Amino acid sequence: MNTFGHLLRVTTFGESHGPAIGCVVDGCPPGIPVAPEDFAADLKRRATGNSRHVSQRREADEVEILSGVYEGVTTGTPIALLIRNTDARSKDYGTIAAQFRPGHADYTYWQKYGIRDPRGGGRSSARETTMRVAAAVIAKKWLAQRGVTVRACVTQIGEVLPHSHDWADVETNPFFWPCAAQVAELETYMDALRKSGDSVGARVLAVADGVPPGWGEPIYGKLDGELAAAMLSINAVKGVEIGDGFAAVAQKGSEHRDVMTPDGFLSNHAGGILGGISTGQQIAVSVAFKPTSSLRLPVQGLDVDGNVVDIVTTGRHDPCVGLRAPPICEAMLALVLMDQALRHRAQCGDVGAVSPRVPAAAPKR
Ligand code: EPS
Repeated sequence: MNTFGHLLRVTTFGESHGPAIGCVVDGCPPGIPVAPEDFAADLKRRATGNSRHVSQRREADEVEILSGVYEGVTTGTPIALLIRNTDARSKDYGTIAAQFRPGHADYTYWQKYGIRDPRGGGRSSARETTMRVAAAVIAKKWLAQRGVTVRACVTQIGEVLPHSHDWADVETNPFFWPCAAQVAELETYMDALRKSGDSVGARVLAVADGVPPGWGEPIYGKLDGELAAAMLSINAVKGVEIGDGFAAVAQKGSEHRDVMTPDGFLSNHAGGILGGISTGQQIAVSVAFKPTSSLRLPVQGLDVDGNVVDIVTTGRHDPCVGLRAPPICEAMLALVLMDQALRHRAQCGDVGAVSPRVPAAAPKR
């Protein structure tokens, strides 16, 4: 499937080295102001070529709005967005077209379909995430009208952890890193990694503030379940934690429970979700990205005829895909939240205010 969402449905299409990539956003309410230039900032944040630490492919990532917007606002009809690929260099993929990179989707696409577009990874390329970010620009606008904001940062690169956490630092460095004092150290780390030809994993934290209590379906379609599925649909994601996530295993119940007072919650171990439904606290999702599998370090593997071959990947690859992932995680968080908000409005829009309402005063990440 290339579609996700329920009331807000996003379909993406296109391959990394095809003529274009695109998406259709269906179910979007009318009246949201949208212009082609609105997409530029987030697409730039996610793009290749922003620093020497990421893929050097240069794409303009200019959005064409093909439908669903009239006189600058959404009309309620399907919104089709298109971005033309302008810097594909398919010759890099000549040799590995008939080989399987260990750790890459090359092999499973081949087993599933019996055919694959090897150029730039085809459909399995992280290029596809561009359209998620584009679609989410619209979702972020709709959420902002309701006081909901999303943001994300990198909270681990390989073994390196932040010494401190300041959201103000995140957009000031090429690593989306929340501790500016470590940026020089990270530059050195990434330079050495790139020179070695190897890659490394990363962790991304995405949070949403201003989400009211009540969003999310209680059994199937839990807010946390849909967030996990959405994050796991991003290329290279291998793990998702909500709130304390796997750390909850070692906690006592008396420690994990988030105590409520008239002044607000005293903690947020739950990551803002209880029983699949938002509590009104900050939603916190942590996402694990594996190390990139496209490496110039030679490795023995198989070709499509089953022969043992030496595999070397050339091309313009990211030594750490997680470094470009915060805008993508934000996008998936925003799209899931908007979908859940629309579902909540559809079913429970007539439910009035109930008491008590606990202020979201808990510690934030
Ligand atoms: C990618 C490989 C590289 C990246 C690409 C993701 O593509 P190419 O080999 O064609 O340069 O540049 O990322 C993007 C193009 C993008 O916009 O994110 C991969 O194998 O996933």
